[in-house]
Amino acid sequence: METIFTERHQLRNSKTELFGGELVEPFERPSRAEYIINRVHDIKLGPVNGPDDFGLGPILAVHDKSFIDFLQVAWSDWLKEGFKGEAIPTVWPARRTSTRIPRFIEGRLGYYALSCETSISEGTWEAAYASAQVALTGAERIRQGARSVFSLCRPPGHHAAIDMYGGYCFINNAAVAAQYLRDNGAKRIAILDVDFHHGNGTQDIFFARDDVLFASLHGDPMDAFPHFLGHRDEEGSSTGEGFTLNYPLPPGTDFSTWRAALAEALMQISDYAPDVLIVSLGVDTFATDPISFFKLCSDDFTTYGADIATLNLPTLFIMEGGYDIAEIGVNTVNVLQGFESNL
Ligand code: SP5
Ligand code: ZN
Repeated sequence: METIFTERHQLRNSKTELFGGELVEPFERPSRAEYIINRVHDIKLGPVNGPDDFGLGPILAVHDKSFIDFLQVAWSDWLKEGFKGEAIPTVWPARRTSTRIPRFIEGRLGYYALSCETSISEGTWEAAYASAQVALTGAERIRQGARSVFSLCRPPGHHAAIDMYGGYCFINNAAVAAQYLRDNGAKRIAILDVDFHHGNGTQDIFFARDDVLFASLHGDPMDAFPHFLGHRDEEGSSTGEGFTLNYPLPPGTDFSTWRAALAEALMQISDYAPDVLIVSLGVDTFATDPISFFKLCSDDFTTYGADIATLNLPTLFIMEGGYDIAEIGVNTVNVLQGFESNL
């Protein structure tokens, strides 16, 4: 399997994450991608190539223009105010407030943020842009007939909504890739999100559509981030009714329970008969992940990679979360090896 990767991910190197009332070193840090690419090389998964540049067009095909404009200037606008730390919102539109977009940077941060653990820092936009190009290059390879591709995206994307960033995500890489494939001949796309967290952003983008099926297995939002989306009864709206599938799972969920939910999702995807499968691949389902509560072991990643291969679809893997960094390379590449072993 080919891997698409660029060192430009290192431009996303925020120093702060608000966690438990303290500013800590972010869980989503550059070494994550380095561990993964090292493992790709170590086991000789296949060639590693840099991304091509598809420009802003495919990003604006799923995101709001004013939101993307904001991401491009947020850091410089913040610096202009003379603030000492990284850009963190302090105020939000909440219940019974105006939805007007403020002028001052603190107001704009709150308007476009869905959570505030994700500090905006120098280079954030550049890395997010490069990450989206990694996803697009993977999509283009699939369009050209590749059986499977691994887009080693960083920063991740599945929490980024039409006009919101947060959960370490800025541009929704999986959604950008799905839309690109739709715009280039594919009739139906399925997105399977196996990250521990609900893919609220991807759901937001495709909620009213029947041409992109979204299925997500995740920690129950009653107990887990992003808390305000991902319940089972969210099934899509208007023409999208029935094309969003949520499988929230409780704290302590082990592999047998998780795998049973995966089997259900795979059956729904198979019935949908998509042209392409996109996997939002987060390995924060791992038992020792520092911010999650599922109990998967390293071998389980191999097993479910093989399960996904039974769909027999062109498959684009897009990297999302995973924060037990010492094991992130093994766990991620186990999914890809499991998949390939079952072709
Ligand atoms: C892409 C991705 O995986 N994003 C995840 C963002 C999660 N950010 C909020 C984390 C809050 C964690 N609270 C955990 C309590 C642990 N005991
Ligand atoms: Zn996650």
